Amino acid sequence: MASTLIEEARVALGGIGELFSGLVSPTVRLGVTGLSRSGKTVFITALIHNLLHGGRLALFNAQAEGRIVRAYLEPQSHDEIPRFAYEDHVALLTGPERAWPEGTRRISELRLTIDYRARGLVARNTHGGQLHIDIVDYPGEWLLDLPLMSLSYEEWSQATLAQSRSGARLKLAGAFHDHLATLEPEARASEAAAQQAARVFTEYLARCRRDDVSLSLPPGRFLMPGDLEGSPLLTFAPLDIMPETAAKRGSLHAMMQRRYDSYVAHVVQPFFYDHFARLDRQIVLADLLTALNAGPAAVADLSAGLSAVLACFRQGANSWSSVFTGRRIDRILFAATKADLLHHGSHDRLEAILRLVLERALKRVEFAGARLDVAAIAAIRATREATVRQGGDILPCIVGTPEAGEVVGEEVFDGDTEAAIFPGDLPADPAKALDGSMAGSIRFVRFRPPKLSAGPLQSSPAFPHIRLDRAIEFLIGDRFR
Ligand SMILES: Nc1nc2c(ncn2[C@@H]2O[C@H](COP(=O)(O)OP(=O)(O)OP(=O)(O)O)[C@@H](O)[C@H]2O)c(=O)[nH]1
Ligand SMILES: [Mg+2]
Repeated sequence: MASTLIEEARVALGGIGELFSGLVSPTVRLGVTGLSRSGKTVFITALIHNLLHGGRLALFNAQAEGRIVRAYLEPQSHDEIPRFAYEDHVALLTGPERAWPEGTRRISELRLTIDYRARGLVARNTHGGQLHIDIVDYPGEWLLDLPLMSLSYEEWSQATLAQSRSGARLKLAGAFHDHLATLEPEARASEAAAQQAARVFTEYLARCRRDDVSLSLPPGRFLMPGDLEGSPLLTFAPLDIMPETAAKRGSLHAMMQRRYDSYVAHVVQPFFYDHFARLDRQIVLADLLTALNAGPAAVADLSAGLSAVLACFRQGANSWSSVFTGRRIDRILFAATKADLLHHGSHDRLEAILRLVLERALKRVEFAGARLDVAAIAAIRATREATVRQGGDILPCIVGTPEAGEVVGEEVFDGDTEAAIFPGDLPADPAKALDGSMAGSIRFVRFRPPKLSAGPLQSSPAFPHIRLDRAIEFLIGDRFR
């Protein structure tokens, strides 16, 4: 596709510009990747907050060695993209509301700059280094669009219809299927028909999304239009056609196909080439606990979603991004988020389950030359641990403030009362987590963000976390030599 080449040229030019700015101060473009609700916005906020406030990051060597001189926010490198609302998120998390940030509706960007002393020069205090870290936040919904880059309209139609005819989506697709049956792909194109089809299809997508479980489907902008609200780019829908069907000129099929192609060319490709093709390091966040809580179908869905997305990042000798920019992702951390919903005794098991999910999801994806790691993390730790004696048993519990409306047994929480909750144990054999045999053995509630308190060595408090420091060390630690 011609537009693909233009996009790639854009990446190349961006790369050259960055090369020059790289002479001034090195930059790391950190990709925070994850499906919707996986914890991207919270992770970015916590990462910045801990670096700005000198949080306890024992495993981040440069900080532990006292070599971080100063961390501060700077104007980002792209003027056309809104700034990440860091201060608003912190205000919400730490203010009287003590609430999590809302789901992200548009793209935003932020640059964090860290001044540091090179290793071995601490005493003399002469040589100073500087590192820029550029981070982009976006609605996770949009990530599911990336696989569309390699699907034709007909292939996408068929895949979307197949998904709507099986599993949990089937019962949400009634009205969509009824309307689909009335559409004649060969009929003359009409704007009214296209609009109505798009409306009915979008309602189906919304029903899939409203369910707690991740049943989300592309196109991501149909529900999260960002600045495309009301744009004709969003008026298409799948039709019941075979992949090899040629579109008749002037038909509804031809119209839908053209709009789908425009969506891919004007929305999906720029999103990918502007924000993903130039990453240096990547953390992939997965909310495995919510999926485990919902059952094996949700875990399979998560795995399929990750697999399709990661295939778009495939690294290797023939990767476009490496050919054009000389850059490629050389470290990827896969993180199971919200590990604070489990007692630490289960963290190894959570990591083992993530490894198994990835083993399956990554089967067809090769990340040549990239270092991979897996960790169970909590960007913001909302709970403490405690042991509770119940009868003859000692239960490893977590203590926090459940969100208003959360239910455990008979108790409905009011959002102010603290509680010790036994979330259950993850199985020692990770395969058991995926085959449905642990149904009902774990249950999670959502907790409010923690109250902050400063540690003995800090002037102002940073968010407590689980292994955020290990994540930082793996992702950028080597850049502070
Ligand atoms: N307990 C706990 N909950 C978390 C943590 N991180 C995220 N959450 C919960 O997960 C929800 C989603 O987190 P976000 O960071 O908004 O997720 P996101 O990936 O940015 O989601 P989208 O913007 O919709 O793509 C939050 O509202 C919290 O309820 C964590 O470290 N601990
Ligand atoms: Mg977000």
